Amino acid sequence: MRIRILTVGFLILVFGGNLFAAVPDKLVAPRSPGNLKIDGDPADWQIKFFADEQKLFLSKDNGFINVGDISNDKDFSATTYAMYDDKMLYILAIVKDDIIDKGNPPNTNWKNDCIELWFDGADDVGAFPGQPDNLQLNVDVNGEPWIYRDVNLNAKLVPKTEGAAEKTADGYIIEVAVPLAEVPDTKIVDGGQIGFSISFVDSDNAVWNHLLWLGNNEVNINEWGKLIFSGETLAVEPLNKLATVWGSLKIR
Ligand SMILES: [Ca+2]
Ligand SMILES: [Ca+2]
Ligand SMILES: [Ca+2]
Ligand SMILES: [Ca+2]
Repeated sequence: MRIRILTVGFLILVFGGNLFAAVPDKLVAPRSPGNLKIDGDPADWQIKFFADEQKLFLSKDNGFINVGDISNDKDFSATTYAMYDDKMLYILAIVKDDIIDKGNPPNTNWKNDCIELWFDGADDVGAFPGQPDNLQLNVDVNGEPWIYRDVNLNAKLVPKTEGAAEKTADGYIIEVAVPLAEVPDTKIVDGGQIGFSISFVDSDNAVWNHLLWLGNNEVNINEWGKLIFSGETLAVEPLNKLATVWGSLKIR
């Protein structure tokens, strides 16, 4: 009997870890095949080619709600993708949201539905706020990017950041390009990494709900994860290859 109990305990230990697995604390960004347009249209992302480790699905079930509540995945859930090239980090969020709040201006875009991106560019943690490479960027459902760096919010410090958004039948899409070369002490290196985190605001009729990828306090830099710059370029759309082959055949 004792052996059986021990066996069951062991199985719970082994498989329970999988059943209640924590969300991964790393997101892998493939190198962009190029020609990304920041327009809220995700077609240029070719998202079907992203591997599991290259996308982050967040919902009430695997994230942490530290303000308000989320009823179900139609109320709020999101899949986030990242890519990069020599200068820019690109982020795409495809979001389900039942009620869109977008009436606040850019300098208070945190009151709108938005994605919050947290950068530790030197990957050395440090104080947040405090170190110049540690910053928060919000991009809202109007496509407005706004950078916050310190307790005196509303400082727009990386002006070349581009944002765009489009409404969809069941939510919205946000597309962002961040010039990481302009974030102090931040280098994009194939196979390198930065400290990184993501949180989302789901504002529904001005009721503010907040979902975190990692940890339970979004400003606690010790709870952030990593963004890995994969040395591999995302697989190219086969149709493009066919078009190239067809083009070269026609030239002959
Ligand atoms: Ca696009
Ligand atoms: Ca909602
Ligand atoms: Ca830092
Ligand atoms: Ca909302």
